[in-house]
Amino acid sequence: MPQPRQSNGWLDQEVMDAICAEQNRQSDGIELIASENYVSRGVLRAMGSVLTNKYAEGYPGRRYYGGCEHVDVVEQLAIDRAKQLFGAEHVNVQPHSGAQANAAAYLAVLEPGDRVLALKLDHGGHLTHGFHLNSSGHFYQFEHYGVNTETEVLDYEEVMDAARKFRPKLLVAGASAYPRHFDFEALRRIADATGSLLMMDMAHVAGLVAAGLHPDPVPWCDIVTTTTHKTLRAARGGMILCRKAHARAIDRSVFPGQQGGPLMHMIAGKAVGLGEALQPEFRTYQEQTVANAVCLGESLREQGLRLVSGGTDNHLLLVDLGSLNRDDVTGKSVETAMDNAGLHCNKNMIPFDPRPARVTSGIRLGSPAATTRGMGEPEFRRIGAWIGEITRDPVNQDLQKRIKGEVRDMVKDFPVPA
Ligand code: DSN
Repeated sequence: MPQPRQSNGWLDQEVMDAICAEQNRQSDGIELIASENYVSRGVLRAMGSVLTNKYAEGYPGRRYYGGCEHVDVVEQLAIDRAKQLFGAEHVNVQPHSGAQANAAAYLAVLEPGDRVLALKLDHGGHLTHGFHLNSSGHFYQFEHYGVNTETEVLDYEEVMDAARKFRPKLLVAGASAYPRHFDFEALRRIADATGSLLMMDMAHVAGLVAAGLHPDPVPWCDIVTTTTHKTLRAARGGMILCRKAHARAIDRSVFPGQQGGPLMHMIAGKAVGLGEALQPEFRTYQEQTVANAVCLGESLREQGLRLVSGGTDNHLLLVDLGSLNRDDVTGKSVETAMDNAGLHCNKNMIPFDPRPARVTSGIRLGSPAATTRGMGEPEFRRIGAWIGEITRDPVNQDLQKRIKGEVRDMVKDFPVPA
């Protein structure tokens, strides 16, 4: 296991101490937050490079500053690798985050007040898909579709009905907490029937898409946005893929529409991560990520826990704790108990959740980070058994302490890349 780096004079002592503590936290526990991952040493090195010193407003070959010849190479590498990986006609790698990517996509194709149809936040959607406190909900008129009441999976006839009623200018797909595949052929049919543009926010599943393990949105969508740091495992940030017809509008919306100078060190980290995603090992990693999520789901079901939609097709699971009918077993209480046991996850609303967002009836679990450490089905089966014990007795601190010790023993064989 890598030892935490020691504070060493030339770094700010207080900051370095916190970084070391965080490095230990990331090593000692098991990361089950579905949106997190561990980047490679190459990605880390690029992010911590002198590229942070450079202003480079504009795009490769068209900058508003001198001295951009080397950052041009870096940004072009990131663009070319993303195009190759996803088969996209045009790519913009400058968005600082997924939220910025989505805001730029909206700015490119919408006018204030335009109608947009997206997945409900409490059915797995995202804040940037029209939440009233997000700029998307402020500037545009959003309506939302949900999952089917019985199956908890999207019913595309229901989405079609919602689109026919609302006539959106933009139909948005994608989610933060949806364990099933999206059907882009069906979504395109709906967009065409209602004269809408189609956008997919593939932030969660970008790595699976790159590996061919999730249906590919690129041939079907006008615009595809993503983060680069979740299953894709590159530097933290955002990216937009689009058809040539939208290239100019997208580029202008990112800069100068949304942002000023690009974060060239982060773009370098994206380039490195995208290069890694082009290697054959990346597909093996993604296959194991999905296999581990499926295995965790089976293990949780054996523990008597109900999964939203009955299971998973991707890297994440939503556990319905409300089905246990106990006031002391909520998303909040289980998240805290699991944290105490060294198992890190987040509470999450489940579809039709009677509890508020600060409490919730669900937890969201993901396999990407622990899979990067090399964990496989035996480890995920054991994680499921631990979660079963915790959900049966979430206030038992002795149990949490015992599991924390067992987690520490297990992770010794699975070093965090750093
Ligand atoms: N908050 C991220 C997630 O956890 O899914 C998305 O923004």
